[in-house]
Amino acid sequence: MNNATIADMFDQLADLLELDGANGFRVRAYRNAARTIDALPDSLEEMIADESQKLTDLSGIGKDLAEKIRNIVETGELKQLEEYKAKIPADVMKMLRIPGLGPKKVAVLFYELHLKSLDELKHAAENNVIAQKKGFGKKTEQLILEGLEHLEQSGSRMYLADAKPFVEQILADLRKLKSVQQAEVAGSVRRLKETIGDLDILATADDPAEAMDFLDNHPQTDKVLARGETKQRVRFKPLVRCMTPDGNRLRLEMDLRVVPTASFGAAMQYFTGSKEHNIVTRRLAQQRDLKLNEYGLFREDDEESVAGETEEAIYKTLDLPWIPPELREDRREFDWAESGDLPDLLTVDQIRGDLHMHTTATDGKLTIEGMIEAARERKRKYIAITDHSKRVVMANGLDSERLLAQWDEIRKIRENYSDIDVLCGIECDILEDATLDLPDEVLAEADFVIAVLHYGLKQPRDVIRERLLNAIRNPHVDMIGHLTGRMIGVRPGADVDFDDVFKAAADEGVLMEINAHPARLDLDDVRAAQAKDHGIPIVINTDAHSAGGMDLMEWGVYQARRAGLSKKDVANTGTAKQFLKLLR
Ligand code: DGT
Ligand code: CA
Ligand code: CA
Repeated sequence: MNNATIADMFDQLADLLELDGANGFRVRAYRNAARTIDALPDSLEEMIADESQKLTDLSGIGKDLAEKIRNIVETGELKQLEEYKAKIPADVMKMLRIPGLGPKKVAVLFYELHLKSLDELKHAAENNVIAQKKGFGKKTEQLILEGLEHLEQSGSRMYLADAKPFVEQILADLRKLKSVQQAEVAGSVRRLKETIGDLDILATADDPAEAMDFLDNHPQTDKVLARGETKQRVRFKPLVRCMTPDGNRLRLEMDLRVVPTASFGAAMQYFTGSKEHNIVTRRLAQQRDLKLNEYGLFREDDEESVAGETEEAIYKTLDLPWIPPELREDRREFDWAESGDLPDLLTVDQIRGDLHMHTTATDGKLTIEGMIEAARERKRKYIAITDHSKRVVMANGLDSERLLAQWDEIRKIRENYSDIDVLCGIECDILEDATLDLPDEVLAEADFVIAVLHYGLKQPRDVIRERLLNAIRNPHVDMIGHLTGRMIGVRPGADVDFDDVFKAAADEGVLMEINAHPARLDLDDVRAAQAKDHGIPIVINTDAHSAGGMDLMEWGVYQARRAGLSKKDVANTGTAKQFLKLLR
């Protein structure tokens, strides 16, 4: 019983209580307990076994909760949770994830309209059953239908940033086994796709059973779903700190395949995908009277193997250079490969600047100095401090006066640092009426102005276009941050007319951001490639709110790699001087 599983139970109980109309104090108590447990470095199970430790010493854990935790560890269950689950269907809980539906509304849908499944909810919304209810209307019905569509699309995928470190630990452990020679990840993780459906790993081993036993007995394994001679599928427990894009803890599943050494490259090629890429490689093989599958590349007439041990050999036999996994989506990789124009993809260590971050002035955790120190530790040569503007009331956004005072402070502080340049910046909201949240004469004083959409993301395409074009045409705006405003799995982005916006940005010399936050990654791979086609330099920023936030850079770099970007396409790979030259 790991901590994450226990925390998950309390979170679920809090959700159910809330829906059931329980008092807010009780709901919060369970939520706080879940958060405490999630952040604990020590295993609760071990703490209970150790007589010298008291659970009630933990913050937010009183006698009652301690007793419940002990019960969970002993029985594997939280009794109240099971009782509620018997009463309230899982689909009803999913309704809470639809924007605009809080516990009170979902309670009405369930207890009064007796909607027990997402299908029933959809049917009711389509047939104007819900709009009749007090407190609901046509608009809510519309929101429900849109929300349902989004729920379906997001399914239960998880962020790459959660899946990748997890699978790398599994691989490292597998490689330590005596009989295992190689263990690698394939599938969407290897392609560094922003979200992951399941994990696919491949190994070569003298004794496949040893690798499978290892996964059978792995502390994170929840259930072995299938096991054969060389193939195994397991489901893991909810991962610590891992949230699915749609806000629920996901039980990640993984396929392990143990393959012969002579087939390892072919299996890697096949199971890395994408399916679309593989359709083309198979066709290229057929055109050469060859057959390509997960076992190798074979001559069609006598079934003789011509390649299989390495991916390089397979691509070479197809008269292609090895294609980086990030590009294998059947977009432009085959054209590039055939003409010898495969890009030399950007790497994390080529990044020198980070031009989007927050401090305690708004919703950041560190002061200006704190952020500078954190950036220096990460070898950044230049940064921009870009707190929120006043429209973002929730984050204590800056008005002109506070902003000008902050810039004065930055100008003083930066005198103390000779190894890093610190720009006076701002993340300025583009308001719903298309004006900017701060006056021009203030923006004119900045070293670096990011303009962003935070509110009114659902406005019609024409309005969104006007807002973005207006910002781009403002002579003080240097970059558009997280262009669409999407949060993967949480909400879709604005309906952006990419072509018009990129044209304008190229004309005006405005940069475009890839926001490296794992839930944003906006621009995405396709749009980043499109922006590059327009000749727009891309900037990859962490949008850090803490020191750790600066480590998110790699996820943005991966998105850039999927877009086929090289060092030269990314503005913050240059020196500070080169970067400043790109600004207006
Ligand atoms: P995911 O798991 O949804 O994030 O995406 P992938 O790409 O990891 O997909 P997955 O796990 O279904 O399969 C892994 C790879 O195996 C996939 O990228 C290509 C290959 N593959 C699986 N099924 C097929 C198939 O029916 N045809 C072909 N050509 N390749 C397949
Ligand atoms: Ca997969
Ligand atoms: Ca799979």
